[in-house]
Amino acid sequence: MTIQTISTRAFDGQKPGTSGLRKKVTVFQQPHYLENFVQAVFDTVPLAGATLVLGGDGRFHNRVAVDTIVRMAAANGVARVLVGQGGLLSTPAVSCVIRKHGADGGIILSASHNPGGPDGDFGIKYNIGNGGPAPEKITDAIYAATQTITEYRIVESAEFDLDALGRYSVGDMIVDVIDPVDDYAELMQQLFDFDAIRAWFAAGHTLHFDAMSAASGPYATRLLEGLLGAPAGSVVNGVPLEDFGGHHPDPNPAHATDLIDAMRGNSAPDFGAASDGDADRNMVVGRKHNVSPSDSLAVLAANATLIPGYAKGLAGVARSMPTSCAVDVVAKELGIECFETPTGWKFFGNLLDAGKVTLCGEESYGTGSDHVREKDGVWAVLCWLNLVATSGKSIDELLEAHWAHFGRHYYSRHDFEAIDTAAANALVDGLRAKLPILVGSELAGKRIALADDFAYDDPIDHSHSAKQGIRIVFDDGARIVYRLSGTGTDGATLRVYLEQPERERLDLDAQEALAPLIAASRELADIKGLTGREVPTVVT
Ligand code: G16
Repeated sequence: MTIQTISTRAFDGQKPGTSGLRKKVTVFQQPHYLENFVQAVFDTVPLAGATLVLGGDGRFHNRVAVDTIVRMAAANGVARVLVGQGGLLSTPAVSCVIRKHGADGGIILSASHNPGGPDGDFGIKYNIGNGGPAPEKITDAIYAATQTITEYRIVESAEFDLDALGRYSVGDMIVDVIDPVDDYAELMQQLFDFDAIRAWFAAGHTLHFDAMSAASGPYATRLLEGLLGAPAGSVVNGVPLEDFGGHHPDPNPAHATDLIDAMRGNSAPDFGAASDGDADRNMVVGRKHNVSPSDSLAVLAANATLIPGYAKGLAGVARSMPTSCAVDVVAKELGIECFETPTGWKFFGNLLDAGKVTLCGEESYGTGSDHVREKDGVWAVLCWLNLVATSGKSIDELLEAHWAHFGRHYYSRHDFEAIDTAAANALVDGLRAKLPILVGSELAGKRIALADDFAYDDPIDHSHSAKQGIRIVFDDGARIVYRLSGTGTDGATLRVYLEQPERERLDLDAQEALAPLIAASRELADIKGLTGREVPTVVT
């Protein structure tokens, strides 16, 4: 094995965003671009002699990247790499495999819900030994290393068959090509009442799971159709494709319209669900309602003890700041703590490790628990299936019963995508400048009780994260939140999050219930004046 040392020069812009480094495939295809970032990981995290997990969502460029990273791992003294067969591992499966095998870390190749293919997006992120995304102090150090890099190490070739399970040697390094589903499926069987769900399917109930031609397909097929006995064909678009069939693999009302149509027809199945590119997001859909992610977290928290893995009750819950406060109401009734973190799953890691929270979730169609350190799409679907199967209630009935008891938090996110970056920054700066005079004033017919730029002090490692989103909170609990996305690859994306709690009128259309807040949010930030946009590109 000959280790080559290749000279290179730093690239601008290799700073990881909300979830790793995401760029166009064409950016990653530039000579040395991927290699620089990977070497920066090896230069930052001591991985000589370590065990590393490697896999991705199967999108275009995945296999090329796997080959490069295996060769660089061998050249940097890694002892063993566990790689998913075909280069495939869902994001939650990477987390599961890291934890189960005691690996030191993992590299995930994914741009999540972003479109794939030669003109689509690619991404890479490093996860630490707890199975979760590296915290900011590590991603900052990786970025710093990308800015001073002058060379990287790689071996000339790695002779192993990515498509055949087994153990291979690449120089002194072991490469284990593992089944991508086995460890994950085993973990799911420890958490859920498989007998009850099997009986529910055996009684003739039906499910429509849209894997969106992405990573969840093999997991959903094995678990739902295989182990749980859902009728063959319940999982649609179950074969991962390099370009996700040309679709946007994002399970939300804007991009999972086929699923929603299937759930609204006369012969609709009993249960609808979808998962995203790397299988960490989920959407659950009833015959009448799409379950909003914020409501999903709240319903799961309120009913967790019906699920065997959570029968002992919850230590606490956590949500990202823009996520609705529906779960806060549940936490209050349960007498458990509810933490509010910045956007980004990495912020839940310390709370989960410290045993302070059991469930956590985000408005961006992410829900998870302490079973791994990533959000988990298939797990969330199994949670809901377990609740439906053991309660005898449908998705809609569970949701409506929840609202009747706890009240409803009408919620929506309006995205203004691919806007000019300078205009987006000016908009946020303008809002920041207004903050001091907003408290006490009236907007949308209500009094503003709090207006700030959210900052987070991690209660475990005491790290401080500032400028995490502009919050306007009204005295009736309604909120408008503004943030710039950290996952887009095209200009800037302004996200406007809208929330209106309601105790009495529980059956309104969310956009109608939020109409006064929507109008106020546009006016306060002068969205049209500064970005030229009158309407959002995506409404979830
Ligand atoms: C990632 C993060 C999530 C975050 C989401 C949206 O999800 O893991 O924590 O909520 O991006 O982030 P932003 O609003 O900055 O675009 P994923 O599924 O894309 O990995």
